[in-house]
Amino acid sequence: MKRAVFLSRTAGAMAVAAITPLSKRALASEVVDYTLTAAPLTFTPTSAVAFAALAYNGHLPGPLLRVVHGQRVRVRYHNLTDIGTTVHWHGMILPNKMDGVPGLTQALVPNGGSFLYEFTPGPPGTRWYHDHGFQLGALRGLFGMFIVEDPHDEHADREFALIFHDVPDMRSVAAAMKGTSSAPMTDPMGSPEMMAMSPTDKMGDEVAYVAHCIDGASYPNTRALKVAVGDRVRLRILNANPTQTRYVRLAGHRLHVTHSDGNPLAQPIEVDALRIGVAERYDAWFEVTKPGAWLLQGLSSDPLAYEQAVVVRTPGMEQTSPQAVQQSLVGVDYFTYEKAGGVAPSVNESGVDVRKMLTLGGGEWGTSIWSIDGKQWPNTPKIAVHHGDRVKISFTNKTDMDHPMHLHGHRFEVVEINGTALARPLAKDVSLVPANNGTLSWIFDADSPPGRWLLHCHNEVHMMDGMMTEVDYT
Ligand SMILES: [Cu+2]
Repeated sequence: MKRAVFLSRTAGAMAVAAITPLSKRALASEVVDYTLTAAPLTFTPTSAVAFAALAYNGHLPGPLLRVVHGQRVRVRYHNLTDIGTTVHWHGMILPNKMDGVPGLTQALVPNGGSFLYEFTPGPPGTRWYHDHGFQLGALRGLFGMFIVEDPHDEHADREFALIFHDVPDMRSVAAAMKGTSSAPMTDPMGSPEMMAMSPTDKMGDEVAYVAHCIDGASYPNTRALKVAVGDRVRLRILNANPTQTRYVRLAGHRLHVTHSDGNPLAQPIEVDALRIGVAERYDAWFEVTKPGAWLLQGLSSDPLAYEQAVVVRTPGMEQTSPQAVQQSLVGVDYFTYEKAGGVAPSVNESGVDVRKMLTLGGGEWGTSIWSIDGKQWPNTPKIAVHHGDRVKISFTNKTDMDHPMHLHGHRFEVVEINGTALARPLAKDVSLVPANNGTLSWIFDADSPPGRWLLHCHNEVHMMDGMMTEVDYT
């Protein structure tokens, strides 16, 4: 099976993933075979940056993997990096031994080693894959998108896979893990994180980024998304940044959001901008109603923010300078869980067997501690469940940062945020728990294959500094 993705490792002629229909042959096969080889790569998205990256198959991001729901996948993984790695299939419900967590579900794949991953990918939707070896492999470039096509999906005239990713300054990563980073917060003006920040906050936990990319390139070298008047266009967008939330906006258009983390929303909504936490995915559609050229942009107060953009244009608009938006959220109607979910009087807790409260803490200046109930992994409290239990997890966030909490091997519903019950819970696999005493609750059914399923903050720094636990089937 051929991958419908066009990538190049040289700066200049880069990548945008136009998703073309699968061939009859690809559709007919019961098993889809891929080979992923992880190896060092010097990644040069701009002339100012030569990053000692790790990449799958010589490309950053890795290849777009695709199956139709129901097909089985077999991935032969070879590790030629200088570190131990594994591959985690983010958002998939799969046998525990295929989940790719060293020490929990498999042994670390050493340099020179191999591993065969084989499972039937599901549920359908926009998923992804990344290193989970706890040696910063994902942060250095080991990630890619994995689409499990839903044959029942609405037809799109064009479809694009867009991975927003950034090149970290590795010295700032090391400092952030000690709580002594001098990197500033770079959220766009008007973001809730920016507005909640106290002027006396000494930070220490931010990572600095030296380049901002979409699908392996920085603007103006990103390859345009070619569309035609009348097209209904589907975007599948992943935020692969290891620490920062991304706000994404398309000039001149509202976005019709249909899926969060690959899962259909009970009711699609229209917004000016997406808010995409670390590891989250959104499927957003727009209609091309007139000729033009518009920028699809990541919004940030970083002076290099302009680099995270791609032109969307109709034929004949190659020489037109694209319409852009301001790098600010003031007055912008952006996606939130509350908007998508609507307000209910209370959370429907019928059938819940297991309740667990988890307090997120840490992040003091000069420390390497991010915690759950005051403890760091592996000493954090575990969540014991029996197969068939209905489980409610309620987070309280005592820190001044949002935490993108992720549960492996399950799809949960966000049922509550900051005391507001959601009328239409959002089906997700990662969700931002708001800062400064914010709360958020999940309900899920423990009906996945039994095993040990990691539950952690997807901010790479917080995860490495201990904000991690597990859901264990007993
Ligand atoms: Cu976190």
